[in-house]
Amino acid sequence: MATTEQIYGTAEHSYSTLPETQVLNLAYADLVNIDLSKFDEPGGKEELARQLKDGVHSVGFFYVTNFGISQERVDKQFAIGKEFFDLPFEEKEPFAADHANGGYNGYTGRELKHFKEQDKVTPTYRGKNIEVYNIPKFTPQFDDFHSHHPSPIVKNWDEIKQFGKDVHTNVIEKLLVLFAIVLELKDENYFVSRHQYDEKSEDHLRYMKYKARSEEENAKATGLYTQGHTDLGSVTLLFRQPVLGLQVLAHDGTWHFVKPLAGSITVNIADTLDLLSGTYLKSSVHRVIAPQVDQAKFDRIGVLYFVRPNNHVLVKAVEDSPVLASEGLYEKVKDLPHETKPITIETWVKERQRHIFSQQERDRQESAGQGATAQGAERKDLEINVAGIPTKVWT
Ligand SMILES: O=C(O)CCC(=O)C(=O)O
Ligand SMILES: [Fe+2]
Repeated sequence: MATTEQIYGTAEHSYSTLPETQVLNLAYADLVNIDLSKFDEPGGKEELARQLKDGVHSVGFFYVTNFGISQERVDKQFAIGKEFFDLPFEEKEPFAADHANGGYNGYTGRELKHFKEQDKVTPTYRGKNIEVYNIPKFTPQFDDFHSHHPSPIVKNWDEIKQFGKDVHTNVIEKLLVLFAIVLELKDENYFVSRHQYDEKSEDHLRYMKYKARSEEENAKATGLYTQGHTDLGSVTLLFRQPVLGLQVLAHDGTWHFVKPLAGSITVNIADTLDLLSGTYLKSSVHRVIAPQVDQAKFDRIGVLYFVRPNNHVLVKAVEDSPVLASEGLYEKVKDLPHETKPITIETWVKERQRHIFSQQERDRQESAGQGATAQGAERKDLEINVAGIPTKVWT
């Protein structure tokens, strides 16, 4: 049997054509597919917004196709990610994210010294097979950060930069217009003007690798690659290999797989858009579990784009949405502390990021204490206060 090494990136199996799982009877989420080639047709965006409305209100996940970036360019991004992760640890270590100060741009991997030190105190298997490289926007505010990157990034700089910018222009801006139409806002650029590319925001492009684990290692990690969580930005774009693992939490409390759909981007609504839409646009809980038996040997590489509003934007529900009014959402959110005394996105992101790190530490302790039989599915959500904003976290 071919090894993972041989399978990746060959003519036969490019990053997007790994064989899909043949395991039957898995529960899949039923998600709408937004064909962005229709966006500029007469009445096109209104039609797309109609298609999108239920999905963004109930599930918070959907697909986007025909988004104006070729599969070849997407595959190239997977190849860049793989080339970086294949570097020896010593060549990745100098680019470590500044975790101690809440930083997340740069490299994250469990071989880093501070994680290894933590591991001596609270050993855990969860998250240990994950490596990440985050790249902020290609704007002058991040010039300092961009002065140092590992060789696969430097070598492909123009391509990566163009990819990031095209994702913003071809996909994100269009989706932001659709969300405004869904909420029946007078200004269909309401969200676009709060996500200006040239203004400072904490968007990032992420290469992510989940290394294949043995059955025994998976059992120690309670079958989880990433525990249930919501993302903290506006939306997250996932370019995915067909290695099944992503699940979304349904209303009945069960987990449904999000199928990797060929030629698509999987999009999920995140916390900030949930807040800006007075909770109409739903940030849903999702997680990643270990692949099925016939895909267990594949490493899983992802290319992700995390979208966040500009730092100066206030975390406050959009005014004058007939949809929010008819759903009674203004009534529901009006007395919340952030509605009466709004904070900026910058403050919210910092605070939320701080909570994520401290929650990860709690999770480490919990998973260390629970041992091999604990079930990820038994975890439950909890409302915490982040900078005055009631926030659901999944513990
Ligand atoms: O890898 C995936 O499919 C999802 C990853 C994810 O949810 C995240 O990084 O926030
Ligand atoms: Fe996520």
